[in-house]
Amino acid sequence: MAMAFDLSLYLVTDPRLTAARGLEATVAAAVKGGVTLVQLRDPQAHGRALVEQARALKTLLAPLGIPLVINDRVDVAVAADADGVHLGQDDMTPADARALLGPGRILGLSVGNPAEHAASDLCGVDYLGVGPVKATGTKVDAGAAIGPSGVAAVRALTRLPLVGIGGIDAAMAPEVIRAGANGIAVVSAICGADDPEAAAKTLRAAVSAAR
Ligand code: TZP
Ligand code: MG
Repeated sequence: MAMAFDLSLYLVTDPRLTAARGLEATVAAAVKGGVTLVQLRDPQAHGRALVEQARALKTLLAPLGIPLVINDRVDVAVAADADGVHLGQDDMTPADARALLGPGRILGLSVGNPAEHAASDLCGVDYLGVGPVKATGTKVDAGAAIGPSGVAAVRALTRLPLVGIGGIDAAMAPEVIRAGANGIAVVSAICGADDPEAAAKTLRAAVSAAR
């Protein structure tokens, strides 16, 4: 059984957007604003740098009880004693990741649409990231946008908790929650904001209001 987690406001980091303020400062502000889970995502980073970043974020987040998951890299998650891993469709399978992670860590999987959900082996998966909901410049290979109706279609297929991801801002958040998502995952709406704490506060309030 994985540790308890709250998907309400799921922050995914992006080195291009956190560079100016710094990764830790951005995440600290976002968490102050109400982020409930953090994913460290840096597809270009080498393993050593990623472990260092993960350790720094873990030091920041663990005392606050906010889980840290690592994008793609099971090895980095274990080395840094992170709380879990988020896998894409081309990463190691969830079953292989679960075997390496053991029962206690959180395992997430990206699902682009209902067909991809149907084709996925969800053995060992704790939650789904569903999207892109809207076209986004943050991930160029994210696939076709599925809209809130696509989130609802995946919602109808599974009892797993899920977040909508891709192009979500405070205006879009209520539709995603009303489509059945347990929360929203954002990159630019927080990492690209002038005031990440205020942005997170606004997003968290939008999620709460839509429930
Ligand atoms: N996976 C699907 S879309 C996406 C990821 C990591 C990027 C979402 O970024 P943004 O800035 O919230 O649109
Ligand atoms: Mg990935």
